[in-house]
Formats: sequence, C-alpha cells, structure tokens
Amino acid sequence: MLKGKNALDSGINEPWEQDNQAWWDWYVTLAHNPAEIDTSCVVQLDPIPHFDMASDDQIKNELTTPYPLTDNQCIAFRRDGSIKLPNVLSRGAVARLRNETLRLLQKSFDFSSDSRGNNRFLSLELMWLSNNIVRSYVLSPRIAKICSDLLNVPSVRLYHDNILAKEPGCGRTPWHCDDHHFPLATQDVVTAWIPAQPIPNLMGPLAFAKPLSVFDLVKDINFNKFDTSYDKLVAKAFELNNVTIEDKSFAMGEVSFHHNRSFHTANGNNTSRMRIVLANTYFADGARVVSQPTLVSGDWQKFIPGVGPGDVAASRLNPICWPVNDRKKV
Ligand SMILES: O=C(O)CCC(=O)C(=O)O
Ligand SMILES: [Fe+2]
Repeated sequence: MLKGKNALDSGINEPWEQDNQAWWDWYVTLAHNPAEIDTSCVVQLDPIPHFDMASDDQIKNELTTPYPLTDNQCIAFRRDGSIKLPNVLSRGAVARLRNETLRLLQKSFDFSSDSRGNNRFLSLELMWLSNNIVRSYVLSPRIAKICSDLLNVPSVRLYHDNILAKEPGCGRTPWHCDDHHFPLATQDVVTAWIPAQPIPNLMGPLAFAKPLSVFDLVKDINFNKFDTSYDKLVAKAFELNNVTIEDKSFAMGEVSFHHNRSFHTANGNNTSRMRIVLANTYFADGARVVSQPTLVSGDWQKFIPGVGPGDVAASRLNPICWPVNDRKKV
C-alpha cells in the first residue's frame, strides 16, 4: 500500500508541488494505451436526448430528497467496493449538470481547434465554492446520505469535488484505487461519480474490479511514477486471477459509488463528445489526515486548508454533508 512502506520504496514520498490539473496531466501518462486514439476517426454519437433542464428549485428539491437504498444494495457495496445506482438524478438534473459544467469548462480552458491538443483530461475542483448549481450537487444531502448509508457511518464530510472531463481521443485512466490519493487515515471514504450525460462503452465508463477483496491481489505491486508499469501489472494480476470487471455503460441519471480501496480504471474516449463527470468524495466525520501525505496525494492542502498531517480533517472546505442538521458543525 502506498501510504506505508512502498511509498518510500517507489520514490513518491514527497509532496506534489503543482496544481490539480497538472496532477491529472501527469496521472494519465501512467496509463497503458495499446494504441493512440485517432481523433479524426472517433465515433459521432447521436445527440443526447433532449430533456428540459431542471430549474434551481427543482434541483434543490431533488438533491435534498433521500434516495431509497435497499439493504441488498448496501451489502453489495460492502462486498464489491462499488455500486451503480439508477435514477439518482432525473433527466432534467443531468441536463442541467452538463450545461453548467460545460460552461465552467469553457470559461477555464481553451477549446479552439488550434489550442494544445484536443484530447486532454481536464479537471476543475472546488467549483462548489463559487457556483450555486454545482454546490447543490456537491453538498447534496441525497448523494451524501447514500454515501453515509453505504459506508454505514452516521455522518460524512466532503473531501473534494472534481469536474472531470475527457475530451474526444483522451486515453485510458490507469488502474488505481483512491486510497493512494487521499491523505485520509480512514477506510471510510467513498466517491460518487456523477456522469453529466449517458456514457456508452465507447466513451470510457468508469470500470470496477470486483469484489473489494481483489485489493489484496495487487496491494504489493510497487507504484512507478515514471511509466505505465503499475497499470500494466495490475491489469495482468486481474487477468491471471479471472477478476470480474464491471465496465458497463452508464444510463442517463445513473451514478456510481466506489470505496477508496476499490480498484478502477476507464477506457479512453472514442467518441466525439466530451465525457463530463462530477466526482465528489466524502469521508466519515472524525477522520484524520495521514501522518505523511505523498506525491500521489496531489494538491491535498487545497482541499483541507490549515489542517496538518495527523490532525482531524474538518476545515471549512470539509462541511458535513449528511446529516443536514450537522452542517454548521465545522
Ligand atoms: O474519470 C475517470 O476516468 C477517473 C475518475 C476516478 O478515478 C475517480 O473518480 O476516482
Ligand atoms: Fe479514482
């Protein structure tokens, strides 16, 4: 595990000095891509079916209404480390999310055809601080309660939000588990991966190795910050052990939830449409920052400002998202 001895072995035991976008630019270079995607040959998808965008009030109402989870779904999550839930968002809420995230991406990045490549992995974080619509999706009691129920903890805080956009032609996301990234000294961490459009197979849906215990098959593989060897070795270990990979498409409104030890990857985007996702990570209230965050923890101090290694992770940027009555308790 990278938080322990292997971190020292593999030369990542130093802080990340750049921003979150630079982190993702580096991180996708660690993915093995059998062949580069030819952006002139990507598949033109049919238009996303039109749904009227949800209004501000509809969004507020929907995202504060609890989603009924069954015991079996909680059991499946704890066994598998991931679960995909249908209709967490209405069609109108997905349409609004795409509209809003696309607008924010267009404000922050250059999409003109002569700009640097068009097959980037783009990332925007902390948008909930300045955008009320994104805030509704990030601090959503509906989403946070699902996370709290899946983890079986009474209360969850936000670690961070990430708008993740894979441009057409962007390659694979390397195999990893998020425990490598999050400098949190707890196993009660979950990420809600919220697509802002349907994700057909060709667009590279998030794919999960199951069950959660396959973590043990690969936990001793040394991370290599320079090349694709870690990604390839994890893929090989899963293949040799006939590990089940859940890699199906995402329907509109479907959201996945993955535990921080769940190994996951995503194929490249072989379509002409940008794959936009809002990925929100939550953790059990009371958790502390690890004693030694690493390179793979990225720009973590941006998400837990003023909190040092070993301290309780409860900065003003980590509000309690569930239960709502505890929100003021920072
Ligand atoms: O969107 C992707 O391809 C990767 C996202 C991811 O690894 C995560 O949200 O934990
Ligand atoms: Fe991840």
